[in-house]
Amino acid sequence: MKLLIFISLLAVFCDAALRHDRFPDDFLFGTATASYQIEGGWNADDKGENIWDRMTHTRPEVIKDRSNGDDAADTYNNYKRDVEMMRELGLDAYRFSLSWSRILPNGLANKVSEAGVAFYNNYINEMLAYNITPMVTLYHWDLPQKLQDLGGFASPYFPEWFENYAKVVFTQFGDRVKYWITFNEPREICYQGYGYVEKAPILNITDVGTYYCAKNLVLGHARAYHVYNDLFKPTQGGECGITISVNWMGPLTDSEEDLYAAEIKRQADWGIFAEPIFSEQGGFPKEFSEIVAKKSAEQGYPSSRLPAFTEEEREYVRGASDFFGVNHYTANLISANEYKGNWPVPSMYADVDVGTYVPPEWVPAASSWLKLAPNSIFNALTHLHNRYNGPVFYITENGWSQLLEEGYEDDSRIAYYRAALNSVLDCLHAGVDLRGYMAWSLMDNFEWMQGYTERFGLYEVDFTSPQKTRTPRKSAFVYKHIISTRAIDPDYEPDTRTMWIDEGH
Ligand code: GBH
Repeated sequence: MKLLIFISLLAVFCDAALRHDRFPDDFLFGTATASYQIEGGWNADDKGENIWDRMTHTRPEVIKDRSNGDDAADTYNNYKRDVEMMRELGLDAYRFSLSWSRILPNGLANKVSEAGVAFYNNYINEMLAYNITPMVTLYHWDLPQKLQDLGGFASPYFPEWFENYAKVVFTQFGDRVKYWITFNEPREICYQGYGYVEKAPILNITDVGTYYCAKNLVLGHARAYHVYNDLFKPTQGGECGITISVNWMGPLTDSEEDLYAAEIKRQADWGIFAEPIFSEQGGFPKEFSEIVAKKSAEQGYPSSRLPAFTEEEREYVRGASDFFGVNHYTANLISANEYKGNWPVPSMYADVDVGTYVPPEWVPAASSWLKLAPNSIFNALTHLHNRYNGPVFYITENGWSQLLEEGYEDDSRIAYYRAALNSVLDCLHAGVDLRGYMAWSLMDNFEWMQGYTERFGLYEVDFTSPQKTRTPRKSAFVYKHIISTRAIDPDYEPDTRTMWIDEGH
């Protein structure tokens, strides 16, 4: 009898343990894209000019193949085909972004474009007709040029502009959209755009660009969150969060010095955005703030180059998010003394002053920065889970690039997705409250400074064809199989090159 009870208890426990070899039924599987990277229609109807229009038109040499997003995948005219692909994949959700200057041609909220709103209404309604949940990013890097001319994210008016834009968006689409992301990747907006030359508006203001932008971005996020919370959530009932790029930054060795170096690197890379919103005490990360304050004083600045929050601002921002969106791609190993780069002084990199190392055995993608780093999703998410007291997470991007010539048999992408999704299962098993996963990307798109030379799509896009023809790669079939079975079969080999739509989807 005792033995029987023991055996049945064992069965219950094993079942509990095994449960996470499958993804829960309500886990949201999706794909992600961004407006400038796919839409085209850069001057369709009354759309206003944005910073990517301006930069690619006036400085074409900064884009590797001198291309731009004028037409991109022409989703502006092909949105029905996009939704058909979502149905082919059997997606639960689709993450995409809104073009601010398509909705507000003047940047400011005095005039709402009917054509712009109609386009997004059509896109959203088409998804909903097939039970696909829209997850909408308000800002994925395409600021109205006029607001840039006024200082962009460095302007103290920025939080107000963003709040007004957010209000328009919630009013227009909030009856149907229940997942809102304010910003995509603050670090890339602020560091790459203001502190360096990797994203529009390529300001390269290395000393304070990143930091002024960071403070205003965080305040803008909080204003949009509070507006949603106070005026829309009570009737619309959705969630509002932010997406931060969190690649894993672990220590190169387990020396005290390297452990500390990795902590400072994490504080600078994502902590200046995550800490004010998700930490108990709020404000910018403590050690990194102290470093910048000290260096600023030594460099003769009258106050820290990283502006502090007032007590009131700190309280306003603290806790202002319903979930933590994570874009995750890869990892770096951090060293206190070795592998340092040649960065300008003063700059964020000089403030951090650590080296980064990537082991040669990590398989490389087509993008120079992207390697398959083992367990990196697990390392990143369990770290955030512990540090920020177990928030709700969504992985809002994760994916792999290839060169176009590599064709449809994208086995390295398949290997990457399988490894990443196994790491997702490990997170679920460890108790991380991770509720969804968006693969980057549904289809090939304009890869920013790399133009069309690096391809992230589950579907290939033929950018030379008038229809911007979309064709599934092998990875699309594999992802479809994972979504429908809620499990990863390492041996699954699709036996057809033809996509189909499952009954009931
Ligand atoms: C995401 O950014 C974007 O949200 C998306 O729009 C984009 O298409 C996608 O990923 C693929 O790139 O090691 O200093 O050279 C990814 C974020 C990409 C962050 C490249 C840092 C260069 C870092 N990053 N990047 S570096």
